[in-house]
Amino acid sequence: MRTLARLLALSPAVLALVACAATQQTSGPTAGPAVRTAAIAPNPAPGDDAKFAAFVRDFRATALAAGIRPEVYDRSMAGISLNTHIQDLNLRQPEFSQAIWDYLDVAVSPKRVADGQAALAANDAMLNKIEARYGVPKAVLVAIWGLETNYGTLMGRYDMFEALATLGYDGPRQALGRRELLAALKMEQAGPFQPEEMISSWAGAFGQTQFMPTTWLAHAVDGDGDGKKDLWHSPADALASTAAMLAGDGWKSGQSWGCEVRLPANFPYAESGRDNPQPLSHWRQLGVTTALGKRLPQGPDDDSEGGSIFLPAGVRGPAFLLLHNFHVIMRYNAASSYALGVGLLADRISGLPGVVASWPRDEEPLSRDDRLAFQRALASLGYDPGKIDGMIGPKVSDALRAYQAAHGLLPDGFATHDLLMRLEREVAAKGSTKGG
Ligand SMILES: [Ca+2]
Repeated sequence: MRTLARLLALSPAVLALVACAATQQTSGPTAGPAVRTAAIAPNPAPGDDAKFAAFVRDFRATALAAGIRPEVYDRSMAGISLNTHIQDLNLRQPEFSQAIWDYLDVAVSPKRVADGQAALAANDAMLNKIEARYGVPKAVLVAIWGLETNYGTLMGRYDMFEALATLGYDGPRQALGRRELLAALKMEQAGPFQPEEMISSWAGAFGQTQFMPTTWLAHAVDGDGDGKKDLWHSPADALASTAAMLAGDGWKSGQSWGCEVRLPANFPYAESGRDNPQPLSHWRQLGVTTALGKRLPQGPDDDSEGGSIFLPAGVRGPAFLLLHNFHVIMRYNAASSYALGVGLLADRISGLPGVVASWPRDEEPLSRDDRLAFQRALASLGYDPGKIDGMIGPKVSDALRAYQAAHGLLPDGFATHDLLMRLEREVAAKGSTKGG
């Protein structure tokens, strides 16, 4: 999912549903043979098949100009069709974003933890080598493996060329689809791979840790030393490639992603926020401790970069200290819920305790209409909620914190139904004052 999520600029706080859709919801039960058929999907609109065939014909010149051998192009693109099921998934706007506690219940379930511990034990020698070489903890690599494909058991079942050509044909991911299609052809030629073995999610993510073809070209390594970078069949290749990518993205060896923290009663919530770091000495002075009351962890240069205090469910939920490596995980998949899932699952696989504080499970997630209304209300009250796109990201949280601080509320930046009603009342009152 990595590069895909980044390119789509998914708002990190649209929790998980969008981010997971490509890898989890649409993956088949196991990595079976690629599905090169539109038979299970409704028929395309009349004329689409001919236009798609023309696109496949025209793209050949682009591919050949980029160095793809004609026979590679022809065998990869032979027999693919416009996949209308993928077209539907591509256009889908999820109505409800998943609450973070519901996401984490699944991401860090007891079974996921136990399977992760078993996967770590079964691959310990291989993982130790990767950890020593790249400085990324083996538990973090196993956690990514678990979240991306349930440890290699859910790798998608679409034909990569059909999936990427369908996305590249038209729709909101056209540029991405074409770029990744070209990269997939280069990957097949360089691998070398057979087109039949190149299976992916509907969005083109593939292999044990769901790389995109451009990511493979940039970062894949041969972890098992057989001369091939095969992220489908070789966990060593996939996990070493993932470690290489995280190291390349600036992973700081010897530092954690962060930890759950306990905030003092008088904590200045206006200073919280996923992307608002302060030196750890500042948080210590304020009385912030680990969730179990211990001194905050040290990092080699913790006071130059510091960490941020993140309240993904507001003051009624747990608080987390996020360090540099949390943001490196977000470069793999740009959803903060995902990065938190990786960090917490890695901790649990390592034998550390889970989250101590409870989640505000009585809060109903905002619908897409609610989230749009939330952004519009903030904007009409003079705050900057970013682009009105129905995504509650750091920008909306910052705007909300400013609103809360100006109105004597605890500025935790967490969007709730109560706050939406309050904002809308204020907008209505402002309108009627103007009108009268
Ligand atoms: Ca290999």
